Amino acid sequence: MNEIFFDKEKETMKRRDIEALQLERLKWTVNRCYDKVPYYKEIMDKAGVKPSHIQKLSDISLLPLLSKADMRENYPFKLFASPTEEIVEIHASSGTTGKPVVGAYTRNDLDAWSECMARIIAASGVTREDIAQISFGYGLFTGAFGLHYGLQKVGCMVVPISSGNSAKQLMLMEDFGVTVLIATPSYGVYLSELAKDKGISDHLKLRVGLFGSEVCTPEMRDQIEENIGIIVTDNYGLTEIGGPGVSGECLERDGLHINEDYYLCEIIDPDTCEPLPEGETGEVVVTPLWKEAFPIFRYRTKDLATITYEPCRCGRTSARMTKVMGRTDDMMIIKGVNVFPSQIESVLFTKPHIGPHYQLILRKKNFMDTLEVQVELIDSSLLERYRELDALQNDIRGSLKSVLGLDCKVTLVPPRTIQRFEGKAKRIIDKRNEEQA
Ligand code: DLL
Repeated sequence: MNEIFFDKEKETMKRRDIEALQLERLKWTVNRCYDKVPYYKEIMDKAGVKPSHIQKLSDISLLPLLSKADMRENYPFKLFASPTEEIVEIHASSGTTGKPVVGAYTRNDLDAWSECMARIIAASGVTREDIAQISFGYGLFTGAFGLHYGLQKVGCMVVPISSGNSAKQLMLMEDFGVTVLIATPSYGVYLSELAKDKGISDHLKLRVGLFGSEVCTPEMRDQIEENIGIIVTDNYGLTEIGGPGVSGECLERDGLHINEDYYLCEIIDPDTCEPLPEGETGEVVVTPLWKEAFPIFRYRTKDLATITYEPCRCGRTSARMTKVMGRTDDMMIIKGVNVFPSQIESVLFTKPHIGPHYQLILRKKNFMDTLEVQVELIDSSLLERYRELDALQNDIRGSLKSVLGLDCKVTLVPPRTIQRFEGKAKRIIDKRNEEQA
C-alpha cells in the first residue's frame, strides 16, 4: 500500500465527515456568490433560489449551471468577489478563440490552491528530497504556477524552466539531477523521445512525471515510461475553477482522487442536464468550495468522465474520477455521424507499428465532410514493405468503420513528421472552410 500522504487526516476522512464539510463550505460559497457578485444574484433570483435554500448537498441542483458563456459575458473582472487590493494574482485560460477566461486569487486562495496541489504531488510519490523541473509555460496559464506552489509546499527544489528550448531542458535535467518532470503529456512524449534519441535517457535521474492539462492516453503514458523510465501520473483542473488541483492520480493509478473538501463534483447528462448516478459517464460539473476572489458554482467543464466513491487501495477515501474521456465540444459531426477523437484513439491503441501521434483532418468535398486520420509509424522501414503497410492501413480503416460507422481515409506517415507540441496538442485540423472543392 502506498503510504504517501500530504495530510493523512484530511485525505482519509469518513464520507459522512467529508459531506458535512462540503455542505458547510458550499453554503459559504453560495452566500459569497449571492452577496458579492451582482451577476450571480441576478441569475439565482431568476431561478428562484436563495442561499438559504441550500440545506443539504443535493440542493446544489437548485442552482443554475454556469458555462464559459457566463465567463465571457462578465469579462474580465465582473465575477470577482474581492476588491482589487485583496487580489494578489490573476491567471487566464489558454483558449485560442475569443477572450480568455480570467481567474483571480487572494492570498488565502493561493494557500488553498497550494494545499490542493501539494496533496496531488505527494500522492504521486514526490517528497521534499525531489528536484522538480516545470516544463509547463509560465505566464497566464495556471499549470506552471499551480504546480510550482504545490511543489514548494511539499518542499521540493523547483527548476522553473518553462516550456520550449528542449535541448536545454535535457541539459538541465541531466546536470541538476532532476527527479520529477512536470509537463503536458504531448511535451512529455516529445522530451522523452529526444532524450532517447540523444542517448541520455540512462544518465537521467528522473523517476516520476506529473502530466496534465490535456488527455494523456495509455499509449502516451507507455511511451514516456519506456523512453525515460519514469512513473507517469495524471492530474486535472481548469482555469475557471482555480487551475490544476481538482484531482490527481496516486501511485495505484486507478482514477484521479478529487480534493473533495475543496471541490464538489457532479456528473450530469450533457443533453438533459440531469444529475447522473455514480458510475455513469457524463459531463463533469464542478463547484469549488474555497474561492474568495473568484467564487463560482456548478461550472460545466464540457469534460466527460465517471466518478466512483469506492475507497482506493492507497487508503484515501476521496471520490475518484476516471481520466477525462473526451470533451463534449470535441465532438465532430461528419456526414451526420458524431465522432469523438477519443473513439479514434481507442482504435489506434490496439494496432501494431504505430505511435501515439496522430492528426485528424477535416475537409469538405462536394459539400460533404470527410475525415482523414493521419497516424505516425514507429519505424520507417514499414513504409517500404508495401503489402504490410497496405494491410495495416486497411485494418485501421476497417476498425474505424466498425467503431464510428464512418468510412475515413487513413494515412500512415513516417516517424517524426506529425507536429510536436510544447503545450497542449492540437489534434483536429479543420480545413472545411478553406478548401471548398
Ligand atoms: O489545463 C489546468 C491544468 C494545468 C490542469 C496543468 C492540469 C495540469 P485550462 O487551460 O483552462 O486549464 O484547460 C482546461 O484542459 O477542461 C480539460 O479539457 C483539459 N484538461 C485539463 N487537465 C486534464 C487532464 C488547465 N488531466 C481543460 N486530462 C479542461 C484531460 C485535461 N484533459
